[in-house]
Amino acid sequence: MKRWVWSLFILGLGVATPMNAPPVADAGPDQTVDEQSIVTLEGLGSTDPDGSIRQYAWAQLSGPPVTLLPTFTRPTPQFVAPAVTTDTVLTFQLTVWDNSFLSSSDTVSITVRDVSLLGPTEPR
Ligand SMILES: [Ca+2]
Ligand SMILES: [Ca+2]
Repeated sequence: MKRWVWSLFILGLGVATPMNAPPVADAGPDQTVDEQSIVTLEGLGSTDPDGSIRQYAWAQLSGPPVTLLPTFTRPTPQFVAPAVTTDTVLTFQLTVWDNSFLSSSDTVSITVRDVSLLGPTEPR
């Protein structure tokens, strides 16, 4: 969906439910982790001032692609930090929807440290 169409959609919902305040997404603190370790994204700090969070969706914005487990729609998904040959930043965006379908987003940076593991999957 084009961004302006989405904006109109959100605006329409806002007019239809004028009393609803938007949720506040919180993608958790930035983290520094070792390569090939298990990382947990922390989305449970997200709040809605006058309702509840109905849906979470994580998306990766940059860095080597990882798979979020068990799914990207969990508030606290996990992934295995990729093997890297230099310190590498992965960024993720969390979007949350409240019980009246307003949304907001937040991003978090995960720095994966090169600890010089010479694993079989690491390119040399
Ligand atoms: Ca709300
Ligand atoms: Ca390494």
